[in-house]
Amino acid sequence: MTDHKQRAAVKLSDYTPPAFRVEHIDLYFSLGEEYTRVRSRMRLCRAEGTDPHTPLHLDGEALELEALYLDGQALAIDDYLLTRQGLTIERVPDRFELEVHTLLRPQDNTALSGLYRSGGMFCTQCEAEGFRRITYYPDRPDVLSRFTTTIEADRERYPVLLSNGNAVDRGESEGGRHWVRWDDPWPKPSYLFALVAGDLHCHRDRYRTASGRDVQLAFYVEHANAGRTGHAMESLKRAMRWDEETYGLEYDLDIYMVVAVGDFNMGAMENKGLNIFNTQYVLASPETATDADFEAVEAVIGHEYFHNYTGNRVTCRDWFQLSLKEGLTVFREQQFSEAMGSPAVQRIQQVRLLRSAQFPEDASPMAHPVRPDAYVEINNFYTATVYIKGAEVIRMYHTLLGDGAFRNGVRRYLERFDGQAVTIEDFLQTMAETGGRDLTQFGRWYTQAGTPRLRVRDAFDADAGRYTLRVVQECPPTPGQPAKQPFHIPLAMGLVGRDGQALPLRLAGEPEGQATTRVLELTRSEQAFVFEGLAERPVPSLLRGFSAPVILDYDYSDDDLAFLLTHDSDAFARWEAGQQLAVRVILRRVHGERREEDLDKLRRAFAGVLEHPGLDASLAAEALALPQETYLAQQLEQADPVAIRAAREGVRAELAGALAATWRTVYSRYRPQGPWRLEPAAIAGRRLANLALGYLAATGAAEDDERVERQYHQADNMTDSLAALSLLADRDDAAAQAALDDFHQRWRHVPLVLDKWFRVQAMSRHPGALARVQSLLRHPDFDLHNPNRVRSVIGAFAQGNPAAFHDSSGEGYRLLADHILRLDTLNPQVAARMALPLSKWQRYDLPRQQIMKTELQRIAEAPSLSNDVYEVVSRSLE
Ligand code: 0A1
Ligand code: ZN
Repeated sequence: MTDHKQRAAVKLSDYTPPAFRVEHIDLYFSLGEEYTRVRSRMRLCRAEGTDPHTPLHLDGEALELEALYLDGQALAIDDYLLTRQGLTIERVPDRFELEVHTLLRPQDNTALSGLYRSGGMFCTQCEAEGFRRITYYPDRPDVLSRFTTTIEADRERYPVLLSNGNAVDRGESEGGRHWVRWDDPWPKPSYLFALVAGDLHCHRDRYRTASGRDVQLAFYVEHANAGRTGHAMESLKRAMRWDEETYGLEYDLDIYMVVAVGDFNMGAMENKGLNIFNTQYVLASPETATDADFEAVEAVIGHEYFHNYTGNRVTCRDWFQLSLKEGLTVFREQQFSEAMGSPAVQRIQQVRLLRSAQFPEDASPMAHPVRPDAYVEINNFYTATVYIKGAEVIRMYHTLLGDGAFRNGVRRYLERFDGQAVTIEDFLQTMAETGGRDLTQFGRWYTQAGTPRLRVRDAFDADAGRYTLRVVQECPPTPGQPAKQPFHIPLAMGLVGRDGQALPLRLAGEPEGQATTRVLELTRSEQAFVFEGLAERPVPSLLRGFSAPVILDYDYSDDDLAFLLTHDSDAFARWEAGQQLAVRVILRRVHGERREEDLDKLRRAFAGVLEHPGLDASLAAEALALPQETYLAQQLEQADPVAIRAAREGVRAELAGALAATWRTVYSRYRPQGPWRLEPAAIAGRRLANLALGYLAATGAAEDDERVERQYHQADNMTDSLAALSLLADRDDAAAQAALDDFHQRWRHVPLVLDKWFRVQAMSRHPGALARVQSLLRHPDFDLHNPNRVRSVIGAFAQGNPAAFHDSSGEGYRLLADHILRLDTLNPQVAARMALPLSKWQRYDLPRQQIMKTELQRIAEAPSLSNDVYEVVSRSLE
């Protein structure tokens, strides 16, 4: 039996405010190779209105308690109760000082939560519940305290000692040791605590704020990575400027530090004044990072910086409110990326990600609302739903309120709740007030899971010049939510005339207007909108800019789609039309339907994009990329990933052949001339040229194979080198093997680049990919302890190579399950994430479903499974 209910779930409805406040905490760390001692001195007081008999409970996990003093008195073993979850002191005064001594072994901490070692350094990760692995504490986000932290360590090995806030004192101690004291003036929850100690290179710079204060910026990396932080530094300055200009928010400490670590469970962490980053999102140089890596660094640097207000100054009352900080911060990050680059390309990429990562989650047994209402392990809820659907929800406020009211609302929210731990309702209420709107129904986006589907039908009355759009909204059942109430959905749309011109949008009863895009507000299960004054039947352009996270269903003809691809004034809608056309053609192949005219339609549509006079190379690259396999799979009741791969690759090969001359021209025309540069035109050129190269690799012509090899060997940057290498990894000839060997030889000492070598092979479209993954997992450079390496082999394979992972033998599933079980003993958080592809079993054909469930069952039955993995597999099997 698999019953996650056996393991205690935390419920939103059980929330009670903290019984004790921590006015101040003074921490002292003595770091050592065998063990680390932590002394915590806290000033605690009973919260107003709390029963004077309420015992004090402190969370604690995997700790050795060495001593405990209450107001200076040592407590004896029967003065308190110690369990696996923490420590309870039955009777305490209303105000008191508590001193706790704990002993840790960070070098054995493979879970990478709490205090651990990465390479030669010590570092921490406290979100969500890692602080309790450092000391006993009320480890919940609604307990905010003033922290001072002293770190003492060997001076030679750990010359750099960092924590939150400002360094206020330092000194030498016995035995070649030294210490530094840090003081953070801003009260914060324990999840924002951080500590770093190591022998680190520091890249310093300065930033002058809008009000003229100087802020020191410091990026710390291992010495081997010196010289690769320039892009991150510039990105940080751009983010600081952008937040001042857009939201009027200025940084609030004198120093901002970022440390890059090679072993990290997630992308990065917004600890107050001391961000800790996965090296992947800090380090970037042209030889080692792709254009996409450069962009990701800028985005994540922005994301963590923006958390300083949305998350740190105003934080979450409890972890159910996670999207309060994450949805809002992802949205702010998206706005920043849009401002730094092309908004249309950014939007397309956001939607691609939403559809490939969030929609499948929303359709799986793991589906949960943006504000979940129960969890066994909170780490399992750092999900695509909470983050990116959460950001879509914030974007809808923006659409409904307009930019000005939206910004004012965010500012008012930050002022009103500064220094507090609040809820999603607090945010919604402030936005509703500022925008002068009733957002009660809008609140359902937080409580109802599932992706709504809009079915749109239309009718044209030529005599009356009247065009009617009828919209039905539905949302499928999700676990625990059989029936849904209608959502409040902003539907941005326009109407396009037969000559390609945008038509005016006048609803019945309205005066003449100029708008050619407008936002219809859906609030009922079924609604009709009647447009007047139309001389001809228009083609509707629906869900412009992807104005809501929904699935749109309107019966376009192939010709309508081709027409919108050329004429729609909304860049997102143009892209979408092209994608839908490609989806249809590929799916017909999946169903064994081969229409001669299909290829011709796509060929003409693609040629049209390339011949467009105002060609934007980066938009063209998006439009000419075939829809992802995961997205294609979602269009089918039950998917056969092998058939999808075959159909998609078939279409690619035919498009390659039919347009071979064009691809060759595009390739030579858009390959940037001269040395590598990080500027929009050069980036767009590389994208389009590499897309063309991708098609050319499928022509089967020797000259094209050689082109790929030549690019690999001649590239002066990682974008071009990796683009060629990933095409070579789809082959298994001698030239391909030589390139893979060369890459390994060249980069085996640079972990982030070696990750790429693993990744391209794990994602290879070659039929032998599964066998190759098996041998990669035995490769001496593979390491189950390092999350980046795990993600680049196991994650890339199970999420990024559906045809191989879903091999009908079931070998892919078995291999995944075996590794999840091994990983669970080291790092449950990452193990649980790796299990997610199995949770989507319902989407596949019956024989595959069977094997997937068998593997889930096998995991579920393993002894001493972590809560993390247990929750994922048991929910998947419910
Ligand atoms: N708050 C971080 C993400 C993060 C979450 C959990 C972590 O460890 C379990 C680490 C980082 C962000 O949104 O960037
Ligand atoms: Zn975040």
